[in-house]
Amino acid sequence: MPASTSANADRRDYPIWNRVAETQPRAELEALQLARLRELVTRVSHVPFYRDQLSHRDITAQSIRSLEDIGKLPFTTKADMRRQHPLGLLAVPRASLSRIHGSSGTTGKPTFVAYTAGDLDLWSELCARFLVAGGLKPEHTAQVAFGYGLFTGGLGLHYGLERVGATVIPAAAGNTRRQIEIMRDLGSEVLICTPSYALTIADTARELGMDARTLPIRIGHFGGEPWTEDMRREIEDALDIDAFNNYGLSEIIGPGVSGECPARTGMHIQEDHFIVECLEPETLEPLPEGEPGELVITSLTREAMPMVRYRTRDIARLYRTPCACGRTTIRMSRLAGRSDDMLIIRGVNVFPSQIEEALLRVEGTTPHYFVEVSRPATLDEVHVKVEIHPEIFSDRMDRMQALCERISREIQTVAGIRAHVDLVEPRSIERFVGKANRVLDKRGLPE
Ligand code: DLL
Repeated sequence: MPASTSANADRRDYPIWNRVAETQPRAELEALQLARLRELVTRVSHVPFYRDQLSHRDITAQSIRSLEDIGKLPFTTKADMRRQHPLGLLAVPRASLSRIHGSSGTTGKPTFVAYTAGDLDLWSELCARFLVAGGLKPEHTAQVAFGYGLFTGGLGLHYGLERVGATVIPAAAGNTRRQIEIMRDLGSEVLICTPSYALTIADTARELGMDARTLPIRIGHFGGEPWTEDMRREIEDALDIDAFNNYGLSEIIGPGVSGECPARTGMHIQEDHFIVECLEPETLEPLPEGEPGELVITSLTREAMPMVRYRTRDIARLYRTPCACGRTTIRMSRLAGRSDDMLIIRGVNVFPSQIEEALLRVEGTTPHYFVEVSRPATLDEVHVKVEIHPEIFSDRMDRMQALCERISREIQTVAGIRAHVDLVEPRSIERFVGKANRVLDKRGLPE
């Protein structure tokens, strides 16, 4: 891995938050996983969705004799979650919930994920582990520039930082000038946000005539969207920091599924709580180590909404070779793409079908559209070309402008993103034979 360009503390000195859990011998870890997997099968057999599938396959906890037997269990998909909307997958009584988050899906409705107090406690522990692995210390002041709300990034990281004992500034996403002001006034040493937002902060600081490297930030924990090694170098150079990658998804817990250690040769998976399989996305057969495949995650200890073999659609590689940091857990690579058409725009998950749904809500538009995503500077921009019906097409600029605004508002409502809308003449957008390709992603991210 490339050496950090920054002049920060020697990363080898970073401690391990939970030495017992993070460095336990593989045999012990796997025995723990097996015991937890069996318990999980028993627990989910009270959830009607899982009960039906397990009894159909004649599977009980006794059927699971080795970790390989996980292959006998059914998969869970986002579509299953939608069918169980809003909380059909609950494995505990509704009254014992402590919090509900949500994640965007292919329709305007979020899919909900529920947590008990025990789940929230676990979540903080898991975030604490990767934050400490990436240099967080109790004496640090950390600024969270993730959205707080249904999105798991803000609150998830917030409580992880508090667990370690850091001082947390819940700045939340947006208002970059204010972020910089807060950072300087309060001396934030740790920045928590998406990688693209880190670059925006650096750019804005430069626009304000500052040297971004003189900002107090020394460490960044970034995740929630794909990024590259080049982007890491750019961020590290621009802000003079060490930048660490962390991964997670709402359905499983949020951030905290995996994160980098000082060696930065992949993100350590928190295997005492998750089993991650890497499968060929079409055949769903296990792949040899190092081959890119779809990550399928089982959450072993989640109480409110445990997931059995959740198909993440995220494509990555798994590495089982020992890591220099002493942790014994397997690592996952950066994501190499997705096996569905989900886009992540400024950290928001967006499906092209959501744009289609927004268009259907506006009279006079057609379902013929084309989406172009670019990153002219550091932030994602979305342009949507929309065909309109001939009778609506008008010479009146004000009418056309009003229609654009209406469509843009609907896209914001359904997909949660701001898009520039261009109306185009009837039949000017390519018609597809077979699988339509309505998206051009020009951001140069891994595919
Ligand atoms: O993005 C959870 C999260 C928040 C992770 C903050 C890390 C930091 P969702 O909104 O459900 O949850 O989106 C999950 O985002 O399936 C990946 O496709 C993508 N993703 C998350 N982290 C990374 C990462 C949160 N480090 C989806 N690199 C996942 C690439 C990531 N993609």
